[in-house]
Formats: sequence, structure tokens, C-alpha cells
Amino acid sequence: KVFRISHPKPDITLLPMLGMDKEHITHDFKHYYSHRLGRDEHCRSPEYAYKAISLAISDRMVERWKRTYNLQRNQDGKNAFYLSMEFLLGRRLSNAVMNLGVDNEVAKGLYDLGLVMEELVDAEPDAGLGNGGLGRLAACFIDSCATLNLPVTGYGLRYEYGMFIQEIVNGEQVEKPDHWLRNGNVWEIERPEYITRIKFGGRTETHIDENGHKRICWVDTRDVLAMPYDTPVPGYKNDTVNTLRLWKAMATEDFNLQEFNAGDYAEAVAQKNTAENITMVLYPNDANENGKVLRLQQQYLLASASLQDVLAHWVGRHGRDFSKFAEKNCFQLNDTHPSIAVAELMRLLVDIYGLSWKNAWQITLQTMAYTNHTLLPEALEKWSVPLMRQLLPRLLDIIFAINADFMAEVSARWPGDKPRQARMSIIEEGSVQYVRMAYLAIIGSFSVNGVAALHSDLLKQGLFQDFYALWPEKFNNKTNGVTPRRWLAGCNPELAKLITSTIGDGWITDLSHLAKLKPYADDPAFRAQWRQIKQFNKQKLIDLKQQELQIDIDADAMFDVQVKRIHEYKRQVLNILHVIHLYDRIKRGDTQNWVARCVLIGGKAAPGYAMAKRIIKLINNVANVINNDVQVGKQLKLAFLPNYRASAMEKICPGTDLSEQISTAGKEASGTGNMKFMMNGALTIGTLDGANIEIRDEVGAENFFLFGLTAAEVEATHAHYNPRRLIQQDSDLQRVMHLLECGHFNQFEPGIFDDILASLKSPQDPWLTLADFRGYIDTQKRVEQLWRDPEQWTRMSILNTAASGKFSSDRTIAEYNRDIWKLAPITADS
Ligand code: B1H
Repeated sequence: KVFRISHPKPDITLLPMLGMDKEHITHDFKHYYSHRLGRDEHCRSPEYAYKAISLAISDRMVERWKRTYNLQRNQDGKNAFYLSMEFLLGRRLSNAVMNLGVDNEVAKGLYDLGLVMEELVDAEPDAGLGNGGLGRLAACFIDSCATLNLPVTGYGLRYEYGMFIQEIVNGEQVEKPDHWLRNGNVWEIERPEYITRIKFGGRTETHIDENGHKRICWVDTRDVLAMPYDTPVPGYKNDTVNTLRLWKAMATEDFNLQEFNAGDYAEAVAQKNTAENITMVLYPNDANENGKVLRLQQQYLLASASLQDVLAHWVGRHGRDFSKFAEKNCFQLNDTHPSIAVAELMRLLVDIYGLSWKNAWQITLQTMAYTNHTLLPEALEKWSVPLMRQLLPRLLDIIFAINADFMAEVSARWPGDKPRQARMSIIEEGSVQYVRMAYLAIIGSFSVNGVAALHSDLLKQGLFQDFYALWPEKFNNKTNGVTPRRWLAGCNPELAKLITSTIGDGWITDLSHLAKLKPYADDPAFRAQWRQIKQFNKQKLIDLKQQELQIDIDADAMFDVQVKRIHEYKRQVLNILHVIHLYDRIKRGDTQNWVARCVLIGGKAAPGYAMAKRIIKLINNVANVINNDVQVGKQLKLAFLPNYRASAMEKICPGTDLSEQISTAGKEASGTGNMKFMMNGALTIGTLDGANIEIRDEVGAENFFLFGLTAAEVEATHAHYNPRRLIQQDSDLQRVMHLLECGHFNQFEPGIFDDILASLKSPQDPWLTLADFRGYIDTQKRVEQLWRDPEQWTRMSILNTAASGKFSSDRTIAEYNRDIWKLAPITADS
């Protein structure tokens, strides 16, 4: 309704497609630079050049985007919608340029103008709309959907502030707000024509309509508007451009303004903030929930706006005939965060569109699919019933009604089994009742999947075993993957070039082609090239970091890297124990056949997670002692990489030799950083956890450094875990613990690591860190042995890349589509 055009068919869409050659692109670049941004040759800041080239590229996506949008929306096939609270997109420019196939033209064009593409790329702020693996997975998935021509739309939230910026001050994490939109966002289009209205609060009323039917009305609500911002998602060189639609909360114009008299005008306008606060900031908790009202508001806004959007489009095309809705639509829930969608779809179908409960439930059950991403109890979402009653009274009624039907089903299947009913109820009983969101998601979905084989098995055997007994057919596995465009072709151009010149470029869209590299592992000339590229990437990483970190790094040292969120289960502390052990060996002169190492650790800690923050401090303190010890010198370096994020990983993984994947077995659902490192030719030292297991299966046990307890052994060990005895029996561990306990790394900060030490020595330590110490140290020794033989190391490095084909998100998405979504690919000529 915002556009009013009097002529019935204006001739404004018939523009010729824009030129993709360097002349046309630089022409548009200059136009934007000087006419839109108003800059000239005196402007020295790369930000404007970044913006101008992005606008020129964006124009070329938009025309393909509109075509894809119309093809998908106006076809009679099925569409899927990926609902996620997080899309960790990172930078967009280089990805857009590559996927449009104009990388060479753009680089040449800019070069002719005296500009360096890389500098422009680095001027782009990361779109950090996610915490870690879960959010980055969503970003990889939409890239793969577009590349596979699948009609999948992403729905998420447009946070004003993304993941906080991490600074390190005196070894400690300091959080700075990430106002990523400050300089504008050239990659989005605001779509006021699709604004939706979201209700909060109020109460429900029952009315009897003229036909004597009961109708529930949700009244006296405080409403908020959701404004959609669309971001194009280009497929790789296929002219498909899918849509990521992100919602921003806004005040309704009538928001209290009528209620307030003129005297309260300012206050009424200030209320606007309350509404707009909803999408102000991303919650920075990875694998940890916290039960805040604002978070529930975010979740409901995402679910309600997205479902209303899809239903409005459906009704626009089919009227109120929902008989084919389930056949044509599918919603994938990225963890439980958007799972209120189950109840919201029921509300919309029953209360708004007048369907019967039974009919609406059939539709819901056939359209919802749920992905679980964690088994950690602290990450399982529960909302208190009183909170939900206050904020979403109608939704709570619906959840209770769903639960009543479900409890009837359980007691029909297991008559009289009260404990089972209590276990399986959506409502957890207690002094305060809670809604278990995972159960709502399972009950309301036709598909429940885990994200790696082990994780999916553990869901069936443990956390969800009652549900598995009831509905075994719902459960399936979809092992995660990462997009090879960003995580190999884009981030490692030198290696990509070598691979393409060796086996052709088919790997970019079918990563299984990498297996063709296998025979080259035995070719010394190829190995030399491979090694040279790794060395080049390591030097690039040094050039980037040396100044910032102020340490002297040697490109010949082994780059041993652990980058991921800081969490006890990921065991950054185990890594540090090994580093301290190496330091101790140097100090006691045990340095025969020494292998120089540079250990790099990076990651953010949730701001409220005290132990994780203390681990960052420990890493920095240990680094300080080691890096300033002249006796240690270049034999060992340790650095904490501040502000780890997607764009940092693009520079880190090509230059990594050894990938640390050392979580307590059974705790890391999948991991995806492990896959990025493998693709880029790093060797992995890891436990049998998450996707590590499948990585090892693919590359072969002889090409993977395995250590540690298995998930089953972890469970069995808790009962008799005795860390003090482990310390007594292991003189290396004893010495490491002694260095920590005597305050060697915190001389002037007494006691600051006591909590970490206490948890290491506690028989209750859930992460069993010391149980894996010996195995880890010995395996690191094997790593060093191999390092001393560069030919063998390189061979293994090649074999790792060659075996990484399975870990493309294209494969993952093809499986989601084959087993869950069942979409037909759509192209202009299909
Ligand atoms: C993963 C989360 C997560 N699992 C709660 N769970 C969040 C939970 O903001 N929150 O409240 C945010 C994130 N993230 C990760 O998902 C797993 O730990 C990884 O192992 C896995 O690879 C990744 C993608 O599946």
C-alpha cells in the first residue's frame, strides 16, 4: 500500500540486466562514490570505497533477487522457512562478489582505480547476529540452500547490536557494544509493505459467535510492530538469490499516544523505546539460557511475525483454504529458541482463520521440524508459567491444551504410568511450573534431528528417550556442514587455486570431488606446493597479528589453534595445562628434539559466565609469563586472539597446522570449526565427540590424533572420578598443578585462579579434565613426532582436505531436503 502508481502496468521493471564486466562495475562504483556518497579523490578512508563497490554489487544481486522471489512465491510447489534467532553472516562483500562470479572483474577494476580489494573487504563490519556455531550454521545453511536453488527463506531478528566486541584489558575480557549498523547497511532493503503486528500481555475472552461456536479473543494487548528487512542470499554462480528476512521491533503509531494527554506527550513517545528494545541486542549466551522477559519477547516476535508473514501470503493466493498448506510449507526450528511457533501457528489457524483445533493440529504437526543443538542441561530452555501467563496468556492456554491432548496419548500408550507422564509433560511441576520448550518442539514436529551421529544417538538414548520410545520415526540425524564457498574458496584463495588446477573446480559445488586429491598426497612436487601455501598463509596470519599481539612469532613453528566460545566443556583449560607442561619441560631442560609451537587461543565468554572469564585471564597470564621468558624464546609462544569472530576465522583457519577439538566426550553436539580447519588442511587433535568422530571416520584413524575417554566412559567415570589420585600418580601433572597452585602465573594477583583449580581437583568436575590429561599429553607428543617429518605431515594435511567432502553444508542441506523438506529446486528455466 505504500506505492501508489496510477497506470495499471507501469513499464518500470523492464530494465536491461546490468553489465557484469569491469567497465560497467567500475562505472557504477564511481557513480556511487562521487554522486551518492559524495566523496572524491581526497577521501582516504576505505569505508566509502567499500560502500560504493557494495552498492554496485548489490544492484546486480537485486535484479536476480526479484526474479528468484517471484519464481518461488508464485510457484505451486513447496517452500521451506528456516526460523532462527541467530544468523551469523559475517562479512558479505567478498561472498557476494564470488557468488556472482565477478571476483576477477571487480579486483581488476578496483586495481585500475588504485584500490586494493582486500582493504575494502576489511572495511566491512561483521554482521555478528549470532553467538557461535548455531548462528554460523544458519548462515552456512542459507548459502547452501541458495546454491542448491532451493526455495528456502530465512527468518530472524535484526538486532541493532550484534555479538559484543571483546577487548582484553589487563588479561581480562571487556565487552564493548557492537553497533554494526552505525555506518548503514548496504545489504538490506526495508519492506514496510510487510509490517506485521505482534501482541503481548492482556488477557483472553471467550465469545460465542452467531453459529454458536466458541471464539477466543486475546484482548487488551500491548502491541508492537515488526518491520522486515530483507537481505539477499546469493547462490554460487546460479543466478538464484534467496531471501533472509530479519525483523526489527517498532512501536505502533497508536502506541499509548491516544491514551496520554498532551502533557504526557514526551513520556508517550519515550514508550516507543520499550517496543524498540525488543530487537535492540543479541543475547550473548552460547549454550546457556537465562529466562529473561526480553528474550521471550524476542522469541515470540520472531515466531509470530514470520508465521503471520507466511500465512498472509498463503491467504493472498488461496484465500482461507488451508487444505494444501501443510503440503506446501515447512518450518525448520533452529533449536528451541523459535519453538513458541508451534503454539503460535495453532493460535493463528484457530483464533484468526477459524480452523478446528483438530485440523489446525494436523497442519502444525505436518509443517514443523525441530533441530536440537545441545544436550547440556543448562542450555535447555524453560519458561516459567507465571511469566508466560503475563506475557503470552493466549499462547499459554494453547500450550496447556496441547499438553492435555498429549498426556492423553501417553496414558493410552502406557496406562497408569504416572512417573512417565510427569517426565514427558510439557509442564514441569514444582513450586513454580515451567514450560519445557524442547518438549513442545518435539510434540509439535514431525521431525526431530540432532547435528552429528553421536549427538543424535545420545538424544535417542538419553535426553529424549521417552519420546523416542513413543515416536521412533520422528528422530533422525543431520550431521552439520560448512559452506565451502566461504570456508575454502573464499578464505584460502591460494589453496583453492592449487586444488582447482589439480582436479578442476567442481569441488566448489560438490565437495566430494576433493577425494580426487588423495593420490597427490604421495606426489612430492604437489606436497611441496601444498606446504608452500600453508607457509604463505601462516606468514599472512603473522603479519596480521604480530603488531596487535606484540609477540615474535616464527612461521616455522607449529601453529596450534583453539578458537571457539570459551566454555568449561570445551576445555580450553586442558589446552593450557599442556602449554604449562611444555613450559615446564623447557625450564627443566627436557628439550631434546624440541618442536617449536605457537599456541593460539581465541573466543568470547558469555558476560555473566564468571568461570569462562577467569579462563581468559588464565590464558593471558600464562602467555605473559611464557612469552617474556628469554629461556623459552621461540620454542614456545602462547597468545590469546582478541575478538574472535567469523571474519577472524577466515584468516586463522588457512594458517593453522593443528586444530584443537578437545571437548569432554558427549558434550559438544557437533562442532563446525573442526570442519573448517580440516578443509584447510589442518590436522586434528581431538576426543571422540560430536562430528570429530565422523571426521576421523572420513580421514582414517591413522590421520587423526585421538585421545581421551569416550562418551560412555565419561558417564561411567563420574561415579569413581578421583582427580587427586590422578595428580599423585602423574609427575608431569603434579608439576603443572604445582606451578598453578604456587601462584607462578599470578604472582601479584593471589587467589584469582583458585576456582579453576578447585574445579580441576573436584571429584564432581563434570568435564573430567584431569582424566584426559595423560592421554592428551602423550598424543601431543605423537603430534610432535610427525611434525619432525614435514613430508609425512604434509601428506596427512592433504589427506585431511581430501577427506573433508562430507562436511560441506551442501551435503547437509541435501539431506534436510531429501528427508524433511522435500522441496523441488527452482531455477529460471525449471
Ligand atoms: C549450540 C547452542 C546455543 N548448541 C543457546 N546450543 C543459545 C544455545 O543464545 N542462546 O541461548 C545460543 C546457542 N549452540 C552449538 O550448535 C553446539 O554447541 C555446537 O556443537 C554445534 O556445532 C552448533 C551447531 O549445531
